[in-house]
Amino acid sequence: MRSDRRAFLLSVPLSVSAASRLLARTPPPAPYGVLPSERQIRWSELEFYNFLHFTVNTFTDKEWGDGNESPAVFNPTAFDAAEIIEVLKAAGSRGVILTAKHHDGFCLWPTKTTDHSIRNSPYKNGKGDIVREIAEAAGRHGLKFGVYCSPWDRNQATYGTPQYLPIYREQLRELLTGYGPVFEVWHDGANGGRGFYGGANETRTIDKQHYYDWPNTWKMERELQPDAAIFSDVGPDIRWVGNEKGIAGETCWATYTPRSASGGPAAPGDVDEKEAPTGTRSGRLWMPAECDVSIRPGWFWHESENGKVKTPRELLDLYYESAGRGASFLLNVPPDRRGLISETDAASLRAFGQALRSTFGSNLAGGARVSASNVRGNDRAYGPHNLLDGDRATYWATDDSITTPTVTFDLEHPATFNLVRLREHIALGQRVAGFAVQVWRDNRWSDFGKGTSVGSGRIVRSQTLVTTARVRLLITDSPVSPALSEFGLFYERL
Ligand code: FUL
Ligand code: CA
Repeated sequence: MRSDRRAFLLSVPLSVSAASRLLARTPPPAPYGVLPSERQIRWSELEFYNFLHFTVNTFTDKEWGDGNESPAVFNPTAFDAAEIIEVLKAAGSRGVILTAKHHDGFCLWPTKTTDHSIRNSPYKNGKGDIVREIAEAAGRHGLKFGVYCSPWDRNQATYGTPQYLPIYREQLRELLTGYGPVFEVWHDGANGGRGFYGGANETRTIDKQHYYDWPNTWKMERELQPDAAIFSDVGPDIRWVGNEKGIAGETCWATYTPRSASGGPAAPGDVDEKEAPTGTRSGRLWMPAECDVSIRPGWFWHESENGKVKTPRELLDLYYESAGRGASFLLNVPPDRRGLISETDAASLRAFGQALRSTFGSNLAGGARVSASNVRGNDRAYGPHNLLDGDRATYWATDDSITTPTVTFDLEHPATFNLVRLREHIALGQRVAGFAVQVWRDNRWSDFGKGTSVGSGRIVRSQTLVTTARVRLLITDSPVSPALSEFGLFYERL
């Protein structure tokens, strides 16, 4: 049997990890709880990407446009998609989500659904298409492209009536069919209220549960872009973290059972946001959190906020509090009136990216000898060396009855670090509920740090630097045997 398998392996090109999975003699652990889809697993690996908030508001100095802005105000003088994307790439970003339409209803692409668009702006004499320019520049530089198309539309005369929904869906259809692959579709929860509405200038409220017929709107998006992760307060793929500070709960489960503020079924714009930072242990749905926050106080560029740009230190702290807690970090960077990222913002982003690369570029535990208190079926396919191969698909697992194992790393040389990063093999569910990291110093083990949820990535940070040649990881709380894919030690360099 084994030699047959070897012969098979020789005949087909396979990655080393795929080969080691094939060679496993022991069945893998049974999955625990609800599981991520392939699409959600891929999304979890992005960890950091950006928003671009850009529209008429950039020129009118507003955060929420009323919907009566003349398209003539949209006139960036030096818009350069390649330059914007280059800055984001330098920041370490893996994707960009553009406000193709914000609440004011102005469309940054030449939509057929309304005249309230770039076609009636001076930009490129009405021949421009900001969505296309950003999508193409992102593609050329290897960043993924996503869209924000606000359901609330303060320009549309039909907003609030059943006639608006086909218009909104058609806008989504244009965006999801005309611009190549989309990695994320972003639905904000702000809905209804005062607006221009084709001149009515009134307040319109909608039934948040039913007005947008979300199940069918999401179904259409799925059909058009099956790989796109769909975001809203209640997913279906990714949940809002419940605040606009960019901060996940210290404990942050990828599983979630959303409820409305009154305890009933939740909908976009009607969710109990207090529960969103933490999620729900063993919740009903796999719906990891996304942490959105702006590099400035507002989402759009305002001259008055030029002195309030977050520093590289602040960005790195937010990265730890989002991506370092199993969520994703969605950082907004608003282009200015030229259509470029302002110098202060760009400098901060570049320094942040440099810090990410030099901190996480190499795992100081990389060449360690590693031994575990238990290995599933004593089978090398589940050995703890899988924690150090940089591959999320390979993992260390224990026998079913072993839920609090330990793994020890003997480093080649003493290393100095202040960060430990863990990853679970989330394809088997979110299993671990508690862990501790200890370091060997002065002939005894002392605590480095501990945590609860792990999920796709958890960073534990110590206030002081530690130098040691021996580190151990203790799983302290898990309802089932753990399955961990990566372990890393890093020295923050900012
Ligand atoms: C919210 C909007 O109201 C803000 O203007 C911004 O776009 C933020 C990201 O989402 O729902
Ligand atoms: Ca691995």
